[in-house]
Amino acid sequence: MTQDLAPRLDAAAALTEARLSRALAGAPEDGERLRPERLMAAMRHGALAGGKRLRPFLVLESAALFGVAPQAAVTAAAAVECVHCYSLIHDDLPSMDNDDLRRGRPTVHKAFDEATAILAGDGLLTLAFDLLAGEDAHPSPAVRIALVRALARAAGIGGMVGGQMLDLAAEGRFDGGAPLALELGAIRDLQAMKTGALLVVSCEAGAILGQADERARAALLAFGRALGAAFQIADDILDVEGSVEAVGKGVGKDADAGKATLVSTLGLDEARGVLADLVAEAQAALAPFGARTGTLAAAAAFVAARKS
Ligand code: GRG
Repeated sequence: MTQDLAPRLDAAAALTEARLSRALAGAPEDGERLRPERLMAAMRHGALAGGKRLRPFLVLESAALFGVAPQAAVTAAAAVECVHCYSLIHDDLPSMDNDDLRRGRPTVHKAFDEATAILAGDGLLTLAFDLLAGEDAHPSPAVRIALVRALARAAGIGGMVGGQMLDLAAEGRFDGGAPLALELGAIRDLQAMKTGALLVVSCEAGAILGQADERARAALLAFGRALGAAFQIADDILDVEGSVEAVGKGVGKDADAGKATLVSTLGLDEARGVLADLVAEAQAALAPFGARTGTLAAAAAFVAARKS
């Protein structure tokens, strides 16, 4: 990791952790009657103390390009992380990926039970939009609405949820058949939706918070798309080459499920080449911001080289 990236990732993680802890406190907020203790414990298990906090980091760093202070961007960053954590909890469920380990700890349905894990995910998804609706997300209602719309579009039908649906279909889940031999374009669509969309919206949120002009927003979107694609290929490579200890979750699952990924389709060497091209593409997209983008450029390289 480049020298100045690690402390900035750590700082983003600490700030996000503090904001999430506050949002997941036991006392009810205005309009709530009470917060069931088991639900809160499961939500905290799924959302606190773990993870790279890459998405919040992207929100904070993108917002910083427009002079938005970390404290002013952290509520939006925490909202995106809530959606991410919900997706991991639900993805780990027996009916989805059926994983026992996440972030080096038991998954939420293992530490609690399946019904509680479903509700903890639902609670985190709902909390994300609660956070974005509040004034500490941004003083301008128009900016808050833009954040809500962008996150909903990234998380929902044509984004992460839709991508997960395509993924389950590709595994051959619904016809009782064999996994589908997807074309490269279909694999790219699936991955851009399932994992890319949330990374893209993390960068876009910074532009929305900073009330950026169209050119700057388009540049951040292009950066996010290339970074998102790189992230997924790196994940596919880790699934082939990583160890459970380093990755903090099960590995070898794609091959076991006969899943079509860029690695299974292109082979490891070519996939590595595509990964390097995507990192270069992400870094080139930052050109309009001049010299201020060192951390985001380093983040693109980090995503490609990560071991967990
Ligand atoms: C269940 C609606 C629904 C969606 C699930 C994102 C997703 C869709 C599933 C996650 C499955 C998975 C492991 C995908 C690979 C890429 C990915 C999102 C890895 C986890 O993200 P990191 O590495 O995790 O940023 P940390 O723990 O660091 O936050």
